[in-house]
Amino acid sequence: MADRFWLLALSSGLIFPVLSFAGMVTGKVVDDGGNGVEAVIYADAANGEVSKAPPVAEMRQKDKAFVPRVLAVEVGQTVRFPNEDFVFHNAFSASKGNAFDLGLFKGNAKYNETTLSKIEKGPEAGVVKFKAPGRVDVFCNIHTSMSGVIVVLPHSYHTRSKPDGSFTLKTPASGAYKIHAMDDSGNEAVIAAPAGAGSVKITFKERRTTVPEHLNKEGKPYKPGDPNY
Ligand SMILES: [Cu+2]
Repeated sequence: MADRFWLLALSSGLIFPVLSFAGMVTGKVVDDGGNGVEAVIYADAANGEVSKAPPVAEMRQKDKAFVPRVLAVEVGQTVRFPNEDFVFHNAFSASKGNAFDLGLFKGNAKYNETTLSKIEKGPEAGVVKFKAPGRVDVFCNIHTSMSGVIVVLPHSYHTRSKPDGSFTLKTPASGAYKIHAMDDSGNEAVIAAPAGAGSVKITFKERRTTVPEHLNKEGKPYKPGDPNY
């Protein structure tokens, strides 16, 4: 009787569709001290489910920083880089497969002349469509202290942890993959995916919070004499 049930279930498709659903992993990202870390979390699967129409993502420039400083997008997804500051910014990357240079652009937010409060947010934005999977290190050619990371993925298995480090990640149904976390300084932590559903902990060991050493878009050191350096 039991055998007959399984045969019936398999042949009628009752079982296979359930097995093909993506999994779900919950967990927490922490530093050495056990404090929660805000990070992007993603599966490193070579392929998988993709979004039908991923929204335009944003990496803003605000108070001479990229906001957010770390972002995960899918291959083919577009990212806007609106400048919300008064000063000029640039955004460029020399990362293989996704190199770009948006030139100089200035925010054009309008202000109430009496109160000086912002009355219309109208920042100019450069736009980049990311074509290759991989890590894209983003910098500003004027301000050496500005850095961001965009992780371009061939699937939609990514999420962002809350300020307390907790997250829920949709994962591939099967196949070997690892779970990565990347924080806003570009630190990366990797764990093996759990065998089944369950809770995981991802720890950033000796977490570096400074901006990584990098060259300008000409491949030369930034000059301390440059305006706004
Ligand atoms: Cu800048």
